[in-house]
Amino acid sequence: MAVSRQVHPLDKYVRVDRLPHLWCPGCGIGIVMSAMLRAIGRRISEGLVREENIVIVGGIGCTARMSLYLNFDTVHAIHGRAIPFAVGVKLANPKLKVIVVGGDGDIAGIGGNHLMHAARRNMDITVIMVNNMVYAMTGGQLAPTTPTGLYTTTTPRGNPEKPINVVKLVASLGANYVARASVTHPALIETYVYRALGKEGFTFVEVLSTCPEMFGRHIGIKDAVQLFMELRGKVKVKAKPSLNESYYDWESGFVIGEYVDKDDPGYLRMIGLLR
Ligand SMILES: Cc1ncc(C[n+]2csc(CCOP(=O)(O)OP(=O)(O)O)c2C)c(N)n1
Ligand code: SF4
Repeated sequence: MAVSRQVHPLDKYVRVDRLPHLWCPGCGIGIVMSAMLRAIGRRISEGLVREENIVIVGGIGCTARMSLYLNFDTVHAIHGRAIPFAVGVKLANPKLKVIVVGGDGDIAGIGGNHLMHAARRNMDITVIMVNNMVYAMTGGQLAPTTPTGLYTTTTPRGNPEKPINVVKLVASLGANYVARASVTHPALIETYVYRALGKEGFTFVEVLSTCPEMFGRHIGIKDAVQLFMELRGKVKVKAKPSLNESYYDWESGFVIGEYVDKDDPGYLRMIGLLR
């Protein structure tokens, strides 16, 4: 007798024929994807955006791989170049709702320059940066987001550098919405992405995530649940944190919340393209 597959409410937004996905057991990226899809689904049912007008752009990396699994028009672009692809899509057809998903290396490392200028222009796209604090897909190398002192494949004596504070960087450049979430609090990921999608201008959600294979192992945490609980213990939720609270390290932890929420005119409005 044939075994029937259970249908999940979010299946309509997923290319189920592309499953199984490539993510390791215990990876946080799936939590981000489902929370993001719930937020998109709410915006579609409210009539803010039509399903056929959503475009997802990913670069390269475990996170960016999401663009292959989502049942919208998607672009699987080049590592670090998701934002310029997204900007091109938005300028070519301003009625599209353009969402970038990428890892911290993709968005803030190799793609950091594009991130800065999209934020500075208050470009009308939403960027969701999944921060697992390493370059995961290529083996767990040091990323600009890796907390000081932590061990990675390329810092066997511990990371001597300070991590980039992407929240403060993007905020300083004038982005309309800047939030930090964590896979340990999925409902807040949904809330922040939902709010980001409802605003014009540049909107940015960082999501702290767990990579048990390429991050956890190197800092001596071998178990995915243990890594999740470790991060859970380091996350503090604040409704309206100040930007100075956005600095993080592995010892003092991470403040999540909505750091910036304002309504400056977005780039499209500034150039008269808003329809
Ligand atoms: C231009 C270019 N440089 C380097 C690579 C190799 N590369 C592929 S994925 C990746 C790192 C991915 O890390 P991140 O963006 O943080 O995403 P994650 O895998 O952690 O989700 C790198 C360096 C590439 N594909 N293209
Ligand atoms: S390497 Fe890390 S980020 Fe990539 S799929 Fe595995 S657990 Fe997830």
